[in-house]
Amino acid sequence: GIAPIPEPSGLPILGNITALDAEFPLGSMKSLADQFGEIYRLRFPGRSVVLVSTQALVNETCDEKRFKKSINTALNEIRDGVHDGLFTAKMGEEAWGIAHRILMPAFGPLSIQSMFTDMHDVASQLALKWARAGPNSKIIVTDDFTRLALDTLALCSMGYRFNSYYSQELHPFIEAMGDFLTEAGEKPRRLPLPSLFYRQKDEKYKNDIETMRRTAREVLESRKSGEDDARRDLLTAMMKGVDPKTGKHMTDESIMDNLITFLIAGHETTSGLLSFVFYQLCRHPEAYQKAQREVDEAVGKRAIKVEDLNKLPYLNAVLRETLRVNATIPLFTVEAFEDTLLAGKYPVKAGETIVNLLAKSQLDPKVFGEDALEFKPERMLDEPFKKLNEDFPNCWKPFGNGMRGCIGRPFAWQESLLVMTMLLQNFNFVLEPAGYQLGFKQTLTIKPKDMHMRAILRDGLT
Ligand code: MNH
Repeated sequence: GIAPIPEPSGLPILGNITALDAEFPLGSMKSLADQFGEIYRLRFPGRSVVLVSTQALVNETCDEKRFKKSINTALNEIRDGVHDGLFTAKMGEEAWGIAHRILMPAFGPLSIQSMFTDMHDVASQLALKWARAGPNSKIIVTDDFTRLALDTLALCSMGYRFNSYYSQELHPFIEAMGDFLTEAGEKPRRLPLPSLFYRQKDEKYKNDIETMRRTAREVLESRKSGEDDARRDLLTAMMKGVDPKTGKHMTDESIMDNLITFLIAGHETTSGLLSFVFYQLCRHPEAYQKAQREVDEAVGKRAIKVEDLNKLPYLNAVLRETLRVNATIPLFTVEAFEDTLLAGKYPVKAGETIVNLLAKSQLDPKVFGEDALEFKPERMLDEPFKKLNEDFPNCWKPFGNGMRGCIGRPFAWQESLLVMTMLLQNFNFVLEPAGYQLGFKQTLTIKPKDMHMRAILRDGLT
């Protein structure tokens, strides 16, 4: 039979707008799932969304024959800055296909391995900064990992140095991107007042977009003029690549869209992941010791080489388990091609946004057992991880799904493994204060709020 989708009661016109905490909407979505169960609907002015919270339902919506990526709210606003770039393209837009086919090989394993030297360069800057700060200084963890992620992306993708560790003020591009993303996130939640009310914000928004695009254009023009001609990076791939299907090149606009997209999609996700990794390790001393021992045995005191990263099964498990418990993109959205029934009974209309709530589905007790909420890297070692994915497909989706899944995954993985290895090799970390209570800061992504650590050198810096 047909089952109605539960809906929390709402206000006339405004619907469930007030059901979501403005600072931390994810928290509200999770508690509503605790109250209303595996599926529920929220109504907002002009639209509604259906949220699903179990592996079974997420697995169903991962069927790309029935569902496609849905571009709405923040993603739709971000299109003002990066148009049909990979992250924000709508299904069927031609530029997505051309960029996807040209860039897939550039994000392949060999190409990512060739970025190791540049990744190592930026990671060393971080280690040096923390070593010099000394054991008593309070590290603002997410800020320094954000500098790391941004500098690494810009260096590896286009040979550009933000040098964030060498300046008090952030590079104008970074400043502009941060403000642009904040505004893009707030716009859809604003009261629909006449544009006059938002003139200053709109003006700044336009200027921030112009600042980002100017930087991207300068990098592109300088590469065209022959500077850095020997570099082989993502920018080269985009400038020289030919789409095997259409024979077309990427346009300059599409190249700029995607240069900016890499920074947007890649910096907070990676910096949030590394922050949660160190939070979880500090909270779980046994896991911490296993991880450090693995690094000591695989690498010891010498400089890290790219091959070393293949010898770290426990660190891989720590990364996977962190992304299970603290997915930095805690949800992704799809919509059905046709009116359909979820689980054979919940009716959903074509085009209605379906939210895959990873922050719940990745804690599904049917999949992960009674201790699903706990941080246990052992369950994510290669063998058990493989079995989990066989028995419960799509139970772990921190990188999204199918053709619209994360293209930067191998990049983020190599960078995260390298940084974890280097930091565990050189330092011991403690939370500051030791009793730090985990809180969350939500923007486009989730990060630990006000998290500080101290970094105590084990020996000299390697
Ligand atoms: Mn990434 C898409 C998570 C690192 C570039 N990324 C996605 C999606 C998720 C995601 C989830 C799918 C979003 C959706 O369905 O709407 N990404 C991550 C995580 C990390 C990450 C958790 C780090 C950890 N991503 C990176 C990095 C880059 C990058 C690093 C760039 C180098 N991601 C992308 C791009 C897309 C994407 C580009 C869009 C791919 C497409 O739709 O074609």
